Amino acid sequence: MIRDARYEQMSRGDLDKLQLERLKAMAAYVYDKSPFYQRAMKEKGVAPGDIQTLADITKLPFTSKLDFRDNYPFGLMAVSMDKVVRVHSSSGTTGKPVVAPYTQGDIDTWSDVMARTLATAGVTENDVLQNSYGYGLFTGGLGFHYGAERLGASVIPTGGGNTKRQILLLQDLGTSVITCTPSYSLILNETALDMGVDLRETKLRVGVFGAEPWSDQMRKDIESKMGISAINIYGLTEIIGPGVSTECPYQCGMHIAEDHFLAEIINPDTGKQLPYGEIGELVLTTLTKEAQPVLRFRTKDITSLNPEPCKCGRTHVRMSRITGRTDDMLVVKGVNVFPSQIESVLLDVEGVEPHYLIVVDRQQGFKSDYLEIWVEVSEDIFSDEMSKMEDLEDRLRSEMDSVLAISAKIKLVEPKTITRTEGKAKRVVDKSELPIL
Ligand code: DLL
Repeated sequence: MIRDARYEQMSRGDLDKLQLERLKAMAAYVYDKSPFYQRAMKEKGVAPGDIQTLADITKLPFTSKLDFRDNYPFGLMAVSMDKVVRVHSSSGTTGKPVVAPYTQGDIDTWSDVMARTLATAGVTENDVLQNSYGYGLFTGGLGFHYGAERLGASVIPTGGGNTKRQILLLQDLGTSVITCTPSYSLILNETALDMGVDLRETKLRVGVFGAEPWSDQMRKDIESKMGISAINIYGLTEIIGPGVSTECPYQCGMHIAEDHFLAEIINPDTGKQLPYGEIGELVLTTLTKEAQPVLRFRTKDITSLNPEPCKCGRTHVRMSRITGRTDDMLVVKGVNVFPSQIESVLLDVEGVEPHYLIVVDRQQGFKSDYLEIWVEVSEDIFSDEMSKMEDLEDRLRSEMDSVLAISAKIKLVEPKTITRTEGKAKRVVDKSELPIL
């Protein structure tokens, strides 16, 4: 169902007009209200009046994660604290967290965007939606919660964890939509099977999964194991949380809510804008945010944009699945490789389970000659003769070599030995952090 047809089906010309109008207003707003942006714009020699066309966006300064850190907690804010009704935050791996304040207007916009997102994924008011994203500072829990309520679905706010009880509720309350990280969906399925429950025989029909990279192979695996349509959703704390973009049931790229977020693709090395279709770093500008609007945020996420209207009738540009982040690329003996490429190759091989660890030697930095991949194998293979394990190991090694041109040490491990996480999975570890198996 198209919930906001007026916006979601706008012609490119009307969308451009709307975006330009909002971009001009946003440039004037941050210049006036956010000392951080006034300074940044002055340093770049640009005033709000210089924004006359959409192409003029390149005159505006970029914002990076470092800007959030350096101005922690509220240095980018454009309103006074009495207008803020909620604050979220992302943990980050190092240093200070990123803090995201919201006005009541922002919460309303976010709820609308998330309701639209869920409708795009195929969720309706008749659905029972079990929300297993973490509640709290993380934007996943409350973002989905408010959006699903606004859509009129029946929300079961389980949050992450307590997996056995989740399976029980899922059966008893007739859950038809599950929302969580893709890696947690695998844990749910594994736990269900341990309890003798086949999720394919429940009312579950859709999963809305995001917050971490996952491959198309992983999608296929989840869809066949759980008997659902697995929809990809993207978002980030700095911009709003989940809801920046999502797939429709055609699963051919994530529709960006272009009436709220202006997307660009740049060459991460030069900062120059790239045309539609080319792969590069996603840069996002908020067009309607009040508390903490952001100009040209460098997401570090690698993707490309497709402006062709979709079969579903929506016109907003679609971004392709995130293939990696500029900061998670590994360089193995001179060959660049993203963890998600490794996942794609692994999961194409029969007998491999979607649980793996990529072991690097951080002492050598990301440019490492050392790469080891730990992979769980299926029960069948594990309990079969040794030669099957050896064959699988050889096959994986040669696939890594022929598809990705990397040489990696493959270590097959027993089913269910790699640590499961309830939120975002950690796939790349340093050899010093290795669990003892
Ligand atoms: O992960 C927001 C979110 C919650 C999105 C629930 C979707 C569902 P952060 O914790 O700030 O926000 O992390 C944002 O996660 O820059 C990407 O690198 C990654 N990410 C998010 N969605 C996807 C996805 C939330 N669908 C960072 N595919 C982003 C790949 C994703 N990576």
